[in-house]
Amino acid sequence: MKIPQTLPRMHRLAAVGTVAAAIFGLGTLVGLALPQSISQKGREFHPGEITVKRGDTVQIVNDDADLLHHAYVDAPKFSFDSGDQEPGSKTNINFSVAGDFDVLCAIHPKMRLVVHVQ
Ligand SMILES: [Cu+2]
Repeated sequence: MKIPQTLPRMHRLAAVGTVAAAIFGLGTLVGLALPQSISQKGREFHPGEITVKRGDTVQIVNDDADLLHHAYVDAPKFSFDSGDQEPGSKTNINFSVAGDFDVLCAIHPKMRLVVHVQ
């Protein structure tokens, strides 16, 4: 959006504010569509529990610099297997079924993420 340089200074500031508000509003809308992000760090999921809506995607990021992870879900009505997650890699899980699910790590048995899908 081009802001005319001929506008008085106060009007230009108002125009900048309007543009900033528009971008912020757009960012909020886009934010609703972005996957919720979970970090794997120090052999733990952060946060360790989240609630999402059915059909939502959860993105798991391996933030451990030198550890391999391997996220999986093994429930009667929903299963998922990421395979090896290299450091820095991102894994998306789309929860298409409502219920409570444990996301576990095949490499670190104590790692557990609880996902409530509404
Ligand atoms: Cu792990």
